[in-house]
Amino acid sequence: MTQRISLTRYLIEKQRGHEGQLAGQGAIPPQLRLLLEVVARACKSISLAVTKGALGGVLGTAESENVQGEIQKKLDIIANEVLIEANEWGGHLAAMASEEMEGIYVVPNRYPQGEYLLMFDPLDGSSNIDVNVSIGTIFSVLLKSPEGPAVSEQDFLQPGTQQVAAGYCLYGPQTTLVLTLGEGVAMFTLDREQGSFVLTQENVRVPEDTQEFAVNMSNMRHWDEPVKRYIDECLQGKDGPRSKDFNMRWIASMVADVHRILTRGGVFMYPWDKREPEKPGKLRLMYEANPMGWLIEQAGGAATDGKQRILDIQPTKLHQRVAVFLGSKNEVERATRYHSEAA
Ligand code: AHM
Ligand code: MG
Repeated sequence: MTQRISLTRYLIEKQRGHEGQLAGQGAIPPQLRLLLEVVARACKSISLAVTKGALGGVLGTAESENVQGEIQKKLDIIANEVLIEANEWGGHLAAMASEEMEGIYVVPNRYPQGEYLLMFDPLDGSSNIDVNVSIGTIFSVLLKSPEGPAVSEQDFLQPGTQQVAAGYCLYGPQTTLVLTLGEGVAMFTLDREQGSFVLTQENVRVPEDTQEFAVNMSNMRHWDEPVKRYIDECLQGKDGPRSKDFNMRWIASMVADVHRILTRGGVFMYPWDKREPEKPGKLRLMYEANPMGWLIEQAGGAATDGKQRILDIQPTKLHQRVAVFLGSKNEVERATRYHSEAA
C-alpha cells in the first residue's frame, strides 16, 4: 500500500525545506506551518457543524446583517467564531479580517502577536447552507509589514501577488482542503475516522481549453457587451464562431465551482452588472478573488477582472468587490480580450 501523507507531514516537510534540509522542495517558516495547521483544524470543526445540519441546530438565519448588508446565516457566524477562536491564541497572527466582520480583528494583547495576517470568507455559498449543497471556507495569508508596531487595516491592503498561502476547504460529499504555498496546488481529503487530512492530489492542473462555463445566466440582461458576446458565442455551440458545444454548471458556491474547475477545467465568471453600477462586482477581492485567483494561476489557469490580472489589483478597501473571470487560460484570455476590444 502506498504511504499516506497527512497534511501535518506535508507541512513539516515543507518546513524542513525552509530549514535547508530539503532545498528546492518548497519552504515555509514554522509559524506559517502552525497557522495552516490551525486553519485546517478549524475547518474540521466547521465541517462537523455543517454535517450535523438540522440535528445540530445550525441551519437558518441569524438575526443580524454583515457589513455588506447581507442577512447572516447561523453557520456564517459559527464558522467565523470557530476560525477566530482557533487562531487568536497561537502566537502566529497579528490580525484577522473576515467577510463577516466590519473591521479587522487584532489578536488580543493577552496573547503573543505574530507576523501573519489571515483573511477569510468563513462560509462561502451561504445561500446553499439550508439546501444541503456544497459550501466552503476560503482563506488567504499575508505578511504584516515589519514597520510600525500596531497592526491596522492598512497592513491588509496588499495585492494578491503578496499572498504567502491561500486555499479553501470544501464541505461537500467529501471534505477537501485545497492549498497553495506558491509552488503548485495540493488537495487533501478529510479522513473522518482518523480525523486528519490526507494528501490525495499534488500538482493539480487546469486544462488550458474547456467546453464548460459557470455563470449566473439569470443576470445576462444586466451584463456589459463583452460578457454577453462571450456567453452568446458559447451558446451558439458548434454552429457558431467557437465551433464547439459548451456545457453550463452553476452551483452558486464559488468554492464548489472553483473546485470543479481545478478538477476538470472550465471557466467561472461573476461579472459587473448594471443593477449596481457603482460596485465593480459581487465577489470580494480579499476573501474570494485573490485566494481563488492565485490557486487557479498556480494550477496553470488565469484570473482577471475582465481588464487586468486580479492578483495585480492594489486594494483600497478591506471589503472591496471585484468582477471575476477565472479558470482555463485560453477562455479567460478570450473573455479579457473581448473587454479590451470593446474599450
Ligand atoms: P457568499 O460569500 O455570501 O456566500 O456569496 C458569494 C457567493 C459565491 O460563492 C457564489 O459564486 C455567488 O455568491 C453566487 O451568487 P448568486 O446567488 O448571485 O448566483
Ligand atoms: Mg463568499
